[in-house]
Amino acid sequence: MSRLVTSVVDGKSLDAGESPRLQSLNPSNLDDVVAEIDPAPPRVFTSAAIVASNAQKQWADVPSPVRGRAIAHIGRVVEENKQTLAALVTREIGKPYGEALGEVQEIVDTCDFFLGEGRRLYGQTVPSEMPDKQLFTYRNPVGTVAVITAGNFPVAVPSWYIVPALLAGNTVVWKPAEYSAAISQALHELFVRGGGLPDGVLNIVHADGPSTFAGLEESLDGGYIDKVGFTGSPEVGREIGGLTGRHLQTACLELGGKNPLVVTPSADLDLAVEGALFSGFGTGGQRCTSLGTVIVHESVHDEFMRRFTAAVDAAVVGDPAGDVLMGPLLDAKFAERFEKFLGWIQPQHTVHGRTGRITTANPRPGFTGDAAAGLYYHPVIVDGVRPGDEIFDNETFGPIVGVTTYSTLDDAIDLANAPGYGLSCSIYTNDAREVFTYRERIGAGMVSVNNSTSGAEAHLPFGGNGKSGNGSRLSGLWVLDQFTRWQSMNWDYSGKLQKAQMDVTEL
Ligand code: UN1
Repeated sequence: MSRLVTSVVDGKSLDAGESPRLQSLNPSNLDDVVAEIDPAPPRVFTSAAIVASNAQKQWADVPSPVRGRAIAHIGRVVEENKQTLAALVTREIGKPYGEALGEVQEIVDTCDFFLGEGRRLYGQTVPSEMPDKQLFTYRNPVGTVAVITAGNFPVAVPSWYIVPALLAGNTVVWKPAEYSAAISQALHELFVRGGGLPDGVLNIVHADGPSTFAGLEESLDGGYIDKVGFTGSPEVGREIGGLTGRHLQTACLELGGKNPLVVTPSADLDLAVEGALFSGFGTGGQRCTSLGTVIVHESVHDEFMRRFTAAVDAAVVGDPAGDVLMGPLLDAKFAERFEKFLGWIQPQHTVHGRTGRITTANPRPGFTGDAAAGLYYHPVIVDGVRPGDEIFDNETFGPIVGVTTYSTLDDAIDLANAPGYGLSCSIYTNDAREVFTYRERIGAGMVSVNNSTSGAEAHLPFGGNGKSGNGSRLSGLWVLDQFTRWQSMNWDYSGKLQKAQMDVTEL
């Protein structure tokens, strides 16, 4: 059964009546229409921004411990609905059910972290250089935040923005991905109901990319948006960064990754294979933290490949409702993009696995889906990739892992940094010196040691450098620097004009 999904602004569901309706399809069975979306024109985004902007002062006046309680309730309501939400994630984006449960857990963890922050949200007292004068700092909300999110983590990632933004006294206009519209709508309802949020505090706008961009521009022109949080591709991130910069506002950009995994001679190879399998092919390789390239020491390359290819051959692809390593790709748009990468495999590469879509004629042993009906692909390992190859240089966002070799750790680090992304990375080693050299010289914001590139915990700084983002960090306390602005106050009770830098007390 499909559900009609409309934007909700100021607590009212708006059917702008635009046609044609967009559709969100179940990628395991493209005949299953999960959502019919009423696509909002730019004016709906702008009116949502105006509504949010008008609601902000009142929301900021709610004491932050009370806002923290709202976050606590949201976490509880989401947890009560964990199975239903996870089942919808599995149906609408094809994420294996076990991973979908983990994803819902991530928003619960985020709420757990922030519910207490309402009672902290500390400022500071700062010593003055003059007597009878006090200095203070305060965290003020930024105002109205536009949150634009991808659909590969349709529950966890929006919560990384929305939960701390609301906690800090901001109001939000949320534009989720079209291909996860039903999940986003369900989540929005849980947020509003669970948190008892007043109308206008969290608005959801379903729109396509161009309408969102036009609405965002209009809202920035009007001064209704003070901050943008965006998770998505580097191309769109650049556009959003440019647009916000021209309006003297800032964006928190979480973009792609081409995440390397280095396997050194001292590595536990079975552990490294397990990590490569999970982060390379789990979620169909469609996490921003997914493994891009294994950089393996030449002395262990052959043995690593023997074990890695065996593990991939034994992996089950299929119906995401079952116990599988990966289900279908998220959406037709991503399948099309992924096929381009398959076309970029070169004669000098050695390919393990069947390249291309799984059809009824060629299912793998253990395949459990309906190949004819869904966007199922074979997992592929491409050995022998080098800088300059499309597959080495770019995020593929699909089930393809490149492999290359190195001889010294310096080479490995240069190869790891070469694509110019810098989100996540990992190293498998038992040599402490290698760990610290790698950590110091790698461009990534997140480093795993003897662990895969995926699966960051919800209270550590999350974010990247280079093509992976503009250095902003989500999660934990660090994200508060995105959604608050420091204000300083000085209070002179000396009864005279004391001049900073000029009237400093001498010893
Ligand atoms: C993403 O793909 O945008 O670290 C986020 C991880 C997950 C989040 C991925 N916790 O893999």
